[in-house]
Amino acid sequence: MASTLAKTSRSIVRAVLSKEQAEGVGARVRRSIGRPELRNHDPFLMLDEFNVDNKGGFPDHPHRGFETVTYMLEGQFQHEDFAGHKGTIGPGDLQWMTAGRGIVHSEMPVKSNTRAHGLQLWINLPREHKMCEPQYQELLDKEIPRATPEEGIMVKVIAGKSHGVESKIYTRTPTMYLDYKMDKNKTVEQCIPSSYTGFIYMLKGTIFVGDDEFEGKAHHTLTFSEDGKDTIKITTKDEDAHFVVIAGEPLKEPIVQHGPFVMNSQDEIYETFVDYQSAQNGFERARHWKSTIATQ
Ligand code: FJE
Ligand code: FE
Repeated sequence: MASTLAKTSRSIVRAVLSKEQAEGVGARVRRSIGRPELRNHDPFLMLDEFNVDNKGGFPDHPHRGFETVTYMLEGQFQHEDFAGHKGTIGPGDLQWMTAGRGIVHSEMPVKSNTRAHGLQLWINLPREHKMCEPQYQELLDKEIPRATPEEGIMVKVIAGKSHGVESKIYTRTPTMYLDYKMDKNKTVEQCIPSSYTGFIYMLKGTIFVGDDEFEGKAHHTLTFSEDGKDTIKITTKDEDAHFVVIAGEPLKEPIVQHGPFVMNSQDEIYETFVDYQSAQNGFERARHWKSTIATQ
C-alpha cells in the first residue's frame, strides 16, 4: 500500500542526447525538440541550445504561426524586425515573441562579445491565434520572479508557476517554463498540470528523476510520461545541476511546417508563401526591408 502511494511522480520515458550541428550562418546548435527522435512534441516544435560567435548569427528570416522564446544564458544578442522593433538581450533575459501572422527579423550576437549562448524554444499556436497580431513580451533577468523551495534550490519562473511564484508572461498556448539551479544532495517536487506534455533539457550536472531515479546528464532531453500524474520528483546527488523544465498543453491539431512557417494545412502553407512573396496579409513591411544588424 505504502509503495503504491509513494508512486506519485511522472517518470522519464526517454533520454536523447543533442550533439552540436551547424545552423543559421556560422552558428552551432544542440537541437533538443525538433531533432528526428524528438519531432513534434506537441505543443513544442523546436528547442535549440545555441552557441554563436561574433561572426555568425541568424540574419533576416520570416516566421508565421507560432512563438519563438529566446532565453539568454551568456553573452548578448541583438534583434531587429521589419516593424522597427529592436533591442539587445543579455544573460538571464527573456524575449517571448509571438510571430502570429508574420514577423521578419534578424537575430545576431553583439559583435564585441565573443560568444552568445542561450536557448530558443518554438511553441506552436492554436488555430485561432496563428494569424494574431505579432507581440513581444520582454523581461530582463531581474524582472523574472524566483522561487526558492528550499536553500540550494533556485527556480526562475519564466512561464507558469512554481512553489507559489507565478510568471506574468501571457501564454496563448498554456506553457510552463522553469529554469532550475540545484545544489548537490537536494530533492524537489515540481507540480505539472496533469494534461501537459513535458520534458527536461539538461544544461549542466546530473539529476535523478521520478520514483525510479532515471539518470539525466548534460545536453540530454528527458521526456515525461503522459500518465495524468501532476508532479515530477527531481533529485541531485554528488553534483550541482542546471536544467530547464518545459511543459505545455498539447494542441492536438494538424501541423504542417515548412521551415519558419507552421500552419494547420498545406493550403495555409501555400497561402503563406504567397503572402510572404507578395508582401501581404501581415508581411506588408517585408517589401524592401533589410536589417541593419545582419550586415555590420
Ligand atoms: C530558422 C534555420 C534556422 N535555431 N536558435 C531555419 F536556424 C532558423 C533560426 C533558428 C534560431 C535562431 C536563434 Cl536566435 C536561436 C535558432 C534556429 O532562426 F528560423 C529557420 N527557419
Ligand atoms: Fe527567428
